Amino acid sequence: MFVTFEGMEGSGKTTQSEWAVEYLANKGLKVTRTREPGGTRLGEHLRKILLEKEYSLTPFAEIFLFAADRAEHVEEVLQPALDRGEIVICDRYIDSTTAYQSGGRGLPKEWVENLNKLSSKGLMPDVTILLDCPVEIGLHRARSKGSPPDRFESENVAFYQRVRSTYLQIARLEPGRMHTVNSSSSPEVARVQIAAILDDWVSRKHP
Ligand code: T5A
Repeated sequence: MFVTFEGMEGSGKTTQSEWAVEYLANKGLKVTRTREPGGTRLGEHLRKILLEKEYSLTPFAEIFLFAADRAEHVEEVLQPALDRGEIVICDRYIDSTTAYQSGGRGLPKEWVENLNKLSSKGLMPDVTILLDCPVEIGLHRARSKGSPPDRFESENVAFYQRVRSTYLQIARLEPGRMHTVNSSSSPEVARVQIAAILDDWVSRKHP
């Protein structure tokens, strides 16, 4: 079972995906948690290049780096863990590329989707949990972390409105896979819904 968490900065992906690992492990299930960009040795290098402000990347250079990160991640981490029968929880995956590089940066959607298929070798999540909150709330949380804003966190509100509306569009187009959870209020409130989604999928995949 392949689960991805998606959403804008500060929507709570890290908080909730860490909790989900614990929730499923407490049921005796073997779970691997990973993330994009990152998740492999090469990926952690690419993550630095992608997030640090030192590099001002063109949208094309940026998307190819995310694609390289994903190609490595799918082959080295995601597919092997799934082949071992583990549940994989991944913080960001192909929907991030659609939301940020197509919605945010304005690269053609069809082009981005083709690159997603190539870089993922067609590996799709069974379930995606989209943590959704107003842009102002997400940015406020992300910018309150204390660390200096990275290349993406420095983008303006309009960029994030486009990212959010692209995510919501994917959720409308793929209701069987993507479940939208309101993450505006406390993490505990969102967890009730996340637990119900995970329980449903575990009963289908690991009866
Ligand atoms: N990217 C990535 C692309 O452009 N294309 C791609 O293909 C991919 C894969 C990655 C960046 O790369 C871009 C998108 C990103 O800009 P990242 O660091 O992995 O960056 O991801 P971020 O979204 O930047 O991570 P954040 O840590 O900012 O956001 P999270 O993980 O969503 O939020 P989290 O859990 O760390 O929470 C932030 C704070 O909010 C609190 C938490 O306690 C924490 O302090 N919080 C809540 N507070 C109140 N109520 C809730 N419900 C809360 N949930 C969390």
